[in-house]
Amino acid sequence: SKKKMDSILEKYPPKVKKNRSKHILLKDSREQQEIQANTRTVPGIITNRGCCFAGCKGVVLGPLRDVVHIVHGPIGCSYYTWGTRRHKGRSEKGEDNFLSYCFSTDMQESDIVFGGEKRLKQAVKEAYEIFKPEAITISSTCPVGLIGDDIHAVAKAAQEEFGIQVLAFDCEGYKGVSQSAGHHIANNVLMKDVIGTGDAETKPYAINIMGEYNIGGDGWEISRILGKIGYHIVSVMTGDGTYKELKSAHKADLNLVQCHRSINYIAEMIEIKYGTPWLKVNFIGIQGTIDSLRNMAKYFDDEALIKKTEEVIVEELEALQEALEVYKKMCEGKTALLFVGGSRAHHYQGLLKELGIETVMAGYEFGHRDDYEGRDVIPYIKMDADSRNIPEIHVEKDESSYKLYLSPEKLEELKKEMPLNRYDGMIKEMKDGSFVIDDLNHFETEELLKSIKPNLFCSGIKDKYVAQKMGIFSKQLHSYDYSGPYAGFRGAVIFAKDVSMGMNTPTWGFITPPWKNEPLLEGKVIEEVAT
Ligand code: CFM
Ligand code: HCA
Repeated sequence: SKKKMDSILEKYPPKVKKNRSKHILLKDSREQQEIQANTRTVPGIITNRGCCFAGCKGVVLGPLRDVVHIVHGPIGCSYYTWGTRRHKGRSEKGEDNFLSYCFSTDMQESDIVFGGEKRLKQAVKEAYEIFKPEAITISSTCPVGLIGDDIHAVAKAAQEEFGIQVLAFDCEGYKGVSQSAGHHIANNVLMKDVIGTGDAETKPYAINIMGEYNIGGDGWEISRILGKIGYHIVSVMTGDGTYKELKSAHKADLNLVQCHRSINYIAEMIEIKYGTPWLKVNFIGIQGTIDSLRNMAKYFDDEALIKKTEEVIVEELEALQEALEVYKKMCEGKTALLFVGGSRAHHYQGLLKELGIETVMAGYEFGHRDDYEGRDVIPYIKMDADSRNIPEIHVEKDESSYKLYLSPEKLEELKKEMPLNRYDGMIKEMKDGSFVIDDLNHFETEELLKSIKPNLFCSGIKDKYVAQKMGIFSKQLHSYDYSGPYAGFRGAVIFAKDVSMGMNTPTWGFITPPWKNEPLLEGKVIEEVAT
């Protein structure tokens, strides 16, 4: 397999080869392996990455449904992302839900020349008057930073005028090297201005679900299970979440972190400021869900809760056993390549394994070294100019709201048994000999598909059809190809059904992948002809 990779890298110019080699490794548990991540993509390479605006507005803020999210910029940034991420939301009677809308200042050339603040001011006013939302967010796109519109001044004035919070985000697309910068910018503002401003009543077993965006309804399946056991969900960050609930997030007794990449900043800052620890969970896969539930119950250390947890596990497993056996037979022995944003390439490996599918390559678009190697490496991550550009905020212990649910001794004890305030990353759980590739690009994708010929390629819209035209079934792990939920117990069965059908459909037999054909043309370039 090392040879496979070398032959792909050989095709690059020497400088690109040197760069890309650092983003690729072949898992070998005998070594302490390091991967390069969260650095600039080589210009000219077709990457799958998105932009800072996508990470801020699209990912973290967008799912808050009682907020009007105004995009300050030309219409495309709004229009082409309208509804595509599938973060579902539904509201109780009378509650707001603005998720189906798309708000933009629709900047024109004249705004670029003369400034867009007036237009933004007008947009905020209209949004307030028509919708009366709980809050408004303003997210900047590239041109706003270039022309220097002061979105903070507009937000401040509007906040005073209308009496609701208007939050401004400097998340111009070009900031940072990927979506990841946008997560951080969104986390900072939500922590600084929203979390801690509410005072909702909490019930026993109060938790926040962090880094869960309800794609295809995943969050609903997770809440169904947690509700059945008896947890009180104070807030969700941010799938089907509300600004209203987010304000009281500091009152929970435990934070669950599903997607570490996008929300670890808030998780860490809440711990410092309010004392609430976070537990790394994974509700993708049956065993992952069971382990997460057991760890939660153990944290709260309550007989009744532990008993109820076990009862629910038994009940849920019984309900899915029969269907799962059918799909397992259709999946057994297959192989998969996974390439997704910053957490799913890890989270889905357990579920695939349960179905008998081996992950032979996995990678993140924009994960950091800690998402690959575990949080222990954080102190050793080199800061570069791009990361230094993203503001870090400093939080301190809030004496009036700080509380410890468990004694420090008990917490230390539990840390030995479960991932509390800890994430060990993806690489550790992978098999020796499998590939780990950061910021995989389209050239490498095609070459790997040709040489590995997996049965399943889990990725996104940008490369799905490249794989399928080669006769390889591709499942989008971002949008779930309009299916889902895939989380929790019921989701595992839906996923199993979707990939079983996808891999086993006779369709693939009607497609002749390019490597089975003789080349249509053969020849070589001998000399450049001067014209
Ligand atoms: Fe977290 Fe996400 Fe992901 Fe992500 Fe994303 Fe997404 Fe993703 Mo697409 S927050 S890192 S920035 S789990 S939008 S819901 S699917 S790339 S792996
Ligand atoms: C984003 C959103 C995205 C894109 C998905 C894809 C999503 O990165 O801006 O490329 O298929 O999940 O919708 O990650």
